[in-house]
Amino acid sequence: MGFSSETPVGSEVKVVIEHAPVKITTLVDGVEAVVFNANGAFEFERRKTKSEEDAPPPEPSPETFNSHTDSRPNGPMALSFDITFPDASHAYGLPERATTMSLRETKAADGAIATEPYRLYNLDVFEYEHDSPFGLYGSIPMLLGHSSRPPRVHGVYFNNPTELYVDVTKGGSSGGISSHWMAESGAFDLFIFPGPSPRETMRQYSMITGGTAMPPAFALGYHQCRWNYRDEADVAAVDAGFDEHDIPYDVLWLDIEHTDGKRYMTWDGATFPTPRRMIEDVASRGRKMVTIVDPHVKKDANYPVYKEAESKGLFVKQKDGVGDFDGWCWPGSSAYLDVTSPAVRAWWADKFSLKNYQGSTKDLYIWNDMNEPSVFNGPEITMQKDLIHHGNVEHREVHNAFGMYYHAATAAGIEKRNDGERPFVLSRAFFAGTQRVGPIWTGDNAADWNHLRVSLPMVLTLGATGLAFSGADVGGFFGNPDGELMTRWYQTGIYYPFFRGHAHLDTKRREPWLFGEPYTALIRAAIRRRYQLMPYLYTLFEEAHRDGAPVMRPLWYEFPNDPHAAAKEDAFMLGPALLVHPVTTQGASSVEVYLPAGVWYDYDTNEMHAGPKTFSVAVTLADTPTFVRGGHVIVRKDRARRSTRAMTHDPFTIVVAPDESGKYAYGEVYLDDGKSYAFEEKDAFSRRQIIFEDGDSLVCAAKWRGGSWGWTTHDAEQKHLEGDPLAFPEIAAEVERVIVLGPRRFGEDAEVRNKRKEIHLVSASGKEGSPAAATAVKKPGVVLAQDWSILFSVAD
Ligand code: NBV
Repeated sequence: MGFSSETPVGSEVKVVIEHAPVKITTLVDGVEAVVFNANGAFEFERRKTKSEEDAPPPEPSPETFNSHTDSRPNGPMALSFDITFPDASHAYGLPERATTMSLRETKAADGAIATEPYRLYNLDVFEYEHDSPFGLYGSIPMLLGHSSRPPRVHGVYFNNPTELYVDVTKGGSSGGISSHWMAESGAFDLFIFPGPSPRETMRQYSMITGGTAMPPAFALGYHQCRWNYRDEADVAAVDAGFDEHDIPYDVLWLDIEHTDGKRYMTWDGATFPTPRRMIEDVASRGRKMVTIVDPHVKKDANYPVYKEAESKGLFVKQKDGVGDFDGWCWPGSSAYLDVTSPAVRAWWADKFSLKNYQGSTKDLYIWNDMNEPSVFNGPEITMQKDLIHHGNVEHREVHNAFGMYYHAATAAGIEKRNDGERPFVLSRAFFAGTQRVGPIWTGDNAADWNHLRVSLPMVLTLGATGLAFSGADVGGFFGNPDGELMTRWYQTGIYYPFFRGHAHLDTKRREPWLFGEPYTALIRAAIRRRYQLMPYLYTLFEEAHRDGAPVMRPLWYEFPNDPHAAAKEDAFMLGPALLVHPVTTQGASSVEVYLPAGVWYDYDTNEMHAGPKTFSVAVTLADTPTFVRGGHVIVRKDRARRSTRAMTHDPFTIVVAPDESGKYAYGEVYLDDGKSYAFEEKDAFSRRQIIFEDGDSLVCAAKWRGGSWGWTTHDAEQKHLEGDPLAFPEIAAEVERVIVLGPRRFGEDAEVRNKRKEIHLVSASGKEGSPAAATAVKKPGVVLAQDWSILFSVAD
C-alpha cells in the first residue's frame, strides 16, 4: 500500500567524468540530468607555482566604486563555470530577490543579453521594488532544474559565500536550461543533487547544509511587531488588546527605539524603566517577547559591550589588519564584531546570559536586523571588501556568510541562556545553512498589493532552497494598508511559515482591531485558522527538520508531473494536504483557481471538486479559496485560545479527506514538548500515522521512521501518568471530533476500539459543515497519542 505522496525512490544515478576538457555528466535512470562544463565556461585563477610564490606578491588591482576604493591586494581571484539541466524547462532558486519563482532567463541562447545576471551579494536594499531581479538581504547559491515530463527535479549548490553572478539561459545548444556562474573569489566547491523527485532533491541538499532547526512551538504562532512600541504602557495595552478582541497571538516585539541610544541589550530608562517586570507580565499570559539586537556596536567607552570587545580585539579590522573598522549606522560611529571567529561567537553568545543582558528574562528572544551587514557609509551600504577578518581573511571571502555567523552566535547565546532549550532568533541576512539557526523574513516590503503578491514567490523560493522558516511583513513595512489590503494580507500571511505583522516607524498604528468591522472580525478569523492548523503545521516543521522539506510548498513540489503547476506562484501547498489560493488583488469578486489532478474538498464548505481543472471561485472579503487534498488526513485543534501555550491540553479534530476511490486517506501527526531537545536526545516524541482504509475504518498507530520509534502508545501514556519528566502534556490530549469528508453516508453508530482494545459505540452523524456532505464522530473517547481505531458501519 502506498502510504504517502512520496515519489518512490530507487532511481539509478550514474556520473560520467570526461577529461580535457573536463565535463561531468550526472545521469538519472540513463537520462542526462545535470551537466557540469557542457559550455566550457570553467575557469579559475591558477594556483601559483613554487617560483611564482617566491616572486613578489601579486599586483594589487584596485577598483573604485562610488567614492570607495577596493584595494584588491591579492589581484583578481575570480572563478566561473557552467551547469546545464538538459531536460529542464523551469529553473528555481538563487534567492533572495523580489521576482518570479520560475526564474526568467537573463541571457538569450544566442548570447544576447536580456538583463543583468542574478547577483548574490547580501545587501540592505532601501525600498526594494516588487518585480526586480536585484539581489536582496540574503543569498543561497542553489539552483534547481525542473521538467514535468518525465517529472524530475535536480539541483546544484555552490558552497561559496563571495559575490556571485549567475546567468540563466533557456534552450541553448545543449537544450534545457543552462547557467553560468561567476564568483568573485573563494573555492570551487560544488554539490550536485540528482533528485529526481523534489523531496529527494531537498533531502540531498539538507544532508549537505542541514535541516530546519526545530522551532519552539510558540514561534509558529502570530508575532506582533512594530517600529516601535513606545513604552511599557504601550506594550501592556497592545497585549491586552489581543485579549479584549479575542485574537490569539504569541509574541510581542520591540524594535530599536527601546534601547538606550541604540546600544543593544540596554533599555531606554525613560520608556522602559522596568523591563523585567514588563516581560514577566506578558509571559504570565503564556506569551513571549522579542527585542532587536543589531550587529553594529556603538563606539562608546562607557558601553560595556564595546569596551570589552575593543579591549579584547574582537572587531573586524581595517584593511591594514590593525585598526578596528569604523562604520556608520544607527548609533553613529560603530564597530562590528568579527563573528567569523569562533572565539568571538562564543564571547557574543555569552552576552545573552541573564546576568549580562540586564532586564532580560528567559521569555525574551532576539531579532537580528542589519546583519548583511548594513553600513550606512560603506560601498553599497555594506562593508569594504578588503576589510580583515579572523585568520587574515578579507571580507570579500566571507561576505554572504557574515550574517549567518552573527545569527548563529546569537541563537547559541539564547540556547545557552535557556539551559539548552530551542532558541528563537529572527535574522534578515542569510546564507545556505541559515535554516539550522532560525527563521528569516523578507525585509522592508511595502503596503501595496504588488508586494503582497510577490511575497509568495519569495517565500516559496526560500522553501525550495532549504530555508523553510520564512515570511514577509504582514501588512507591508512601508506605507499604510487599508482595511482590505490588511485583511487580505492576514489571510495570506497565516500560511507563511513565519507569521509576523510589522510596520515602519512613520506608519499609522495598525494592530488588528484598529481597522474596525468587518476587517477586525475577518482578521480574527484568519489568525484563528492559523492556530487551528497548528498541529498540522508543527508536523510539517518536524518534516522540514528531518528531511529538509519546505513547509509552504510550490505546487510543483507536490505535483512535479503537472506542467501547469510548474510556474504557479499565486497559489501554493501548505504541506502535502492543503492547497491555498489567496486573494491578492484589490476588489476581487472571483479568483481563477487551478486544482491539480485528484479529488479536492473546499476547506470551508466541504464541496468536492475533481482536478485537474481551472475554475472561477466567487469570493467575498471573507473568503480565501482553500482546498483539502483527497487522500490526506489533517489534524487540527479547533478551540479558539489566546496563544499556542493555552492550546496545549486542547483536544484534536481529525479531518479525513478520502481519495478518488472514497476509501483511502493518510496523514501523520508529530507531537513533542514544543521546547526542548528531548525529542532528539531521548526520543520523547510521538509520531502517529492516521490511516483511513477500505472506506470504513480509521486507524491511528505509531509511525516508525529513521530507526527509532518515539514513544509508542502505552509507554507514552504510562510515562505521563507516572509523572515522568520526559512526558509532555500534549501526549494525553484527546480526539474530540473526527470528520470524514465526502458524500459517503455511514450508519448511525461507529465502533471505537481504544488502546486496550475495549470497544464502545459512538454516534456518527452526517451533514457536518453544510452544504456538502461529511460525517462527524463526536467525542470518540480516544487519546491521539495512543493506538485506536474507529470502524464505521456503511449505510449505502
Ligand atoms: O530597526 C528598524 C528597521 C526594522 O523595523 C526593519 O524591520 C528592518 O528591516 N530596520 C530595518 C532599519 C531601518 C529601515 C528603514
